[in-house]
Amino acid sequence: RPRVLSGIQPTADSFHFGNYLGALRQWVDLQRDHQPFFFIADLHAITVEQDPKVLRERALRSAAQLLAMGIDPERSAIFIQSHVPEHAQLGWVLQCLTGFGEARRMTQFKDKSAKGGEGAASVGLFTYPVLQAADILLYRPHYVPVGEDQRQHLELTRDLAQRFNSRYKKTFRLPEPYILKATAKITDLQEPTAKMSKSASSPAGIIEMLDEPARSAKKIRSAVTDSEAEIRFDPETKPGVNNLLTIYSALTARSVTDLVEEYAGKGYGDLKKDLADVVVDFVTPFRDRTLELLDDQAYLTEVLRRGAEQAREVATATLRDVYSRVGFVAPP
Ligand code: AQP
Repeated sequence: RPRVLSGIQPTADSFHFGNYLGALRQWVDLQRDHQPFFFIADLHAITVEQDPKVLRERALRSAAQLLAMGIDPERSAIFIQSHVPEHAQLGWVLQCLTGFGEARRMTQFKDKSAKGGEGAASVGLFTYPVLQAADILLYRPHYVPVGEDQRQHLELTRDLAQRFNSRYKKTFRLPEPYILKATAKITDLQEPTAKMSKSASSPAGIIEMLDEPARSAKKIRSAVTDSEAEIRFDPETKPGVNNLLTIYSALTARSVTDLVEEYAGKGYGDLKKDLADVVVDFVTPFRDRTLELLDDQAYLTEVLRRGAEQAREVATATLRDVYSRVGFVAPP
């Protein structure tokens, strides 16, 4: 079975619809006929300042959410990144293979460091894509299911894999991004040309999976659309409506064409009201299940322990190859 690998940062109390529709839903689907490794990226989280107590809590909340949405620990290794020290170890080797200019070209660093100025950003935030390359390459996956914002990082990962392979010896598989075009960029409800984002969206622009369902419904009903009245799918001129149709289609498995037909002659209010109901029906059981799982910390801990054990089996073997190929003396 082809291997897949992906991760998510525990940097919020809840995942949002962008995370879920852009990436996590694909994780669940890919479990069926792939061999998956999914992790909670706490090493990445500390590239910006975190409160230790909150970070720890959020890592467990992330694990509970992954299980609640259907990640099955019998099929997938689910683990916390810091439980597998090989990520940081391979990260260092890859940093030594990355050009400074190459790292500088990563647009996410430019965006994220823009606010406080480059001087305020940590070196970890700068080298984050290289650690991400290590996260991926350790497991030699075929596919990496992510949202569109990660495409450039995947390119860097492939470049580094190729560079290592040609400088030393073929060690890494070149992974393919697995990006579903329709949901690759879920946008902010209030600013429908920007991506829905934990750090950049206003509370009204983001739908959090664990939020009170009634609050999410209200946000859908207040979503920004446009001054026309016609419901059609046109990403260029109608990004708000487009985003609502995308979310609607993804949650109901109905095609956008189908929805556009159904809403012909109806108003934005109808579309929003129905979508709000769909969202409530979707998040309510998810939320209940997550809260239930969070009450069973012993179970969560055991799932994460087993996941890390499975991950380490693969990661230690890859790192052993890497260390030997770069010329490190084998430990006695
Ligand atoms: N708006 C989005 N549309 C589609 N996919 C998205 N992803 C994130 N936002 C969208 C995908 O979610 C996965 C997990 O991402 P992450 O943990 O790296 O979180 P992130 O990218 O940091 O999420 P945010 O909300 O965008 O956080 P900030 O604002 O801090 O950058 C990834 O596969 C990502 O592509």
